[in-house]
Amino acid sequence: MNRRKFLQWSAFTAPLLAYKTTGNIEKPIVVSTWDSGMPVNAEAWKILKEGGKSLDAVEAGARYIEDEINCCVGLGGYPDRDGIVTLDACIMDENANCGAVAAVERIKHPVSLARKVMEKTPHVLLAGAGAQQFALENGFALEPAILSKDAENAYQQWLKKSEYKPVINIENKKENGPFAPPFFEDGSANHDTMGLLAIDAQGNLSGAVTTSGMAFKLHGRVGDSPIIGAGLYVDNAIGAATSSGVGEEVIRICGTHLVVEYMRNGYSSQMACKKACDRIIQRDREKAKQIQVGFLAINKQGEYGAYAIQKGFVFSVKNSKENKIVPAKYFFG
Ligand code: SD4
Repeated sequence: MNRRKFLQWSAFTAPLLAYKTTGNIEKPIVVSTWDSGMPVNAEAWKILKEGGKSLDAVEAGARYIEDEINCCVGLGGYPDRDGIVTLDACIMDENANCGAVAAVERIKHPVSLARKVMEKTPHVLLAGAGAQQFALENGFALEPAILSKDAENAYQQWLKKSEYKPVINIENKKENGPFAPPFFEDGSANHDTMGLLAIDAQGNLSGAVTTSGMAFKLHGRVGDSPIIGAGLYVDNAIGAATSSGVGEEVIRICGTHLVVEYMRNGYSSQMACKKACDRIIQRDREKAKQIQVGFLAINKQGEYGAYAIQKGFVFSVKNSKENKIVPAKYFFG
């Protein structure tokens, strides 16, 4: 085979080979954190299946769960230790455009506010009162400052001890004993973060995250979720990643940026997530045994994967062939 023929051959087969190694992943595709990602994916899918943009899809998915008043994301989420719900969100597109809001109160759709920050300002992140002011100036309504029934109950339980020991995202709480917050007697989980990643029919990647953050946090505390490179990172040439769990540990290692960099170096999505979890564990193994962090990633070819420190992290996948919940692998079970 001469050089010209080889180049013609490889131009033709290389994409096929790349496609094959990813196990024939169908695009468009959307993946999101937790089992609550199923209806979120369904919402995003309405846009993706019509050939819509991944940015619009992830925003729509995040908005769906922000609307769920009985869910731990959005204004229905758990409050901070002062009884106030403060929300964090971010969004990022295929051109590294990104926007975020942190510690914003009484705004129903922080993900859309994050998108406004991205599209209407020269900034990336607005916080607190300034974020709320920007929301009102841009037509967002000021919602009443009330707690959902679930959040009110959980807060009243928490107030009995007012113990400043936030616990999140460790599943199977009854089994896990020491990790179990007392207010989850039915073993249900505190999924207060939704992270979504999508690839549209044009092959472009976007992601979004929305959360009420860690329950009973200090007022003003901001986690990883609205921090680009921590709770979300998108590099259209390589892939995207999102995280859930103890945000402080994710911020310390610039978690999702790290996952994307591992993918750039050739690791699969799952292995990249595993290596990022391991980075947290290597820093302080004993501490890591007490906390949960999970990463979810998708590469440019649509190959997705996740990994968590503890057992129990799951994610949801939707494309034209699959609609399922997948349990992530983990270090400590
Ligand atoms: C935070 N990472 O605020 C979020 C919490 C979370 O499911 O993921 N909860 O630290």
